[in-house]
Amino acid sequence: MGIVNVTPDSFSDGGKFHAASAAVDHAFTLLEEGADVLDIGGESTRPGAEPVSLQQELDRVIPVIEGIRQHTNAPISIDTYKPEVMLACAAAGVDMINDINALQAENAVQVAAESGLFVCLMHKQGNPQTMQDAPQYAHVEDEVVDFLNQRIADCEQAGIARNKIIVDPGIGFGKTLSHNLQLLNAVERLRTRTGSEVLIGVSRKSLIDKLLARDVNERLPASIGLAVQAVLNGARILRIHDVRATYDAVRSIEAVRDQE
Ligand code: 8Y4
Repeated sequence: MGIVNVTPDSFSDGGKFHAASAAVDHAFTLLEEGADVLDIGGESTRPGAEPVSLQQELDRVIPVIEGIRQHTNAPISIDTYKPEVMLACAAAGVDMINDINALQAENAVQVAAESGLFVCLMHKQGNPQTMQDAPQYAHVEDEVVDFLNQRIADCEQAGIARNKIIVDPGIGFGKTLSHNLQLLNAVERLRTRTGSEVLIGVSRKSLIDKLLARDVNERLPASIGLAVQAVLNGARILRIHDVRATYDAVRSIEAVRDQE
């Protein structure tokens, strides 16, 4: 899953139209590099980032989805927690809802169910502004599994098919370095204990800074190493920035793993 950010910080220079066309161009580059899914996001979740209005978010993501859809049926995921955005993006032709809030907003589960789309349910502790202040768990793996299983039950009750539900432990979302490493180590059990395929997002994240003291532009080797280990531990989807490099690493270790 290749990341396509449509925020002014990512494509700022030439105004609205330029932002959309630059994001569409980037999406096609990611597909050429080996991405199977494009994750389109119009709101930054970074601590300190200013929230965007519903209209702003729609103005950012809809032209990009339409621009991609003019040329390809490649699977598109929309990174949003707002049910209104989910609805509009479903109409614009996306295939999956990637919700860091796990469809906990009012009406989100109903909208997702009626859309018939795939959903990714992510765990987080707290909200993006304050979640890294003092993350605490009695047992992080159990708490993440229990949360995801409750969200799965809610989704199934609303009519979302079991095979359309993907789960994600939410690396970096209200977790210390140790919590993140425990969850990456537990991917296979997350899969068996939830009965869902697992998506992992580690690309360029600050756990790499905590582990190795690397600036954001020096995190590629560790991002690839963690992605490879996540795959070996059973992860099915990787949310990543650097598609070509990660694709080559993952495809080559899979060739060894799957050799008779
Ligand atoms: C550098 C680069 C520093 C990226 C921080 C970040 C996930 C996600 C995000 C994830 C799913 C991010 C939308 C955070 N992370 N969705 N979204 N799983 N499903 N931070 O791990 O990339 S945004």
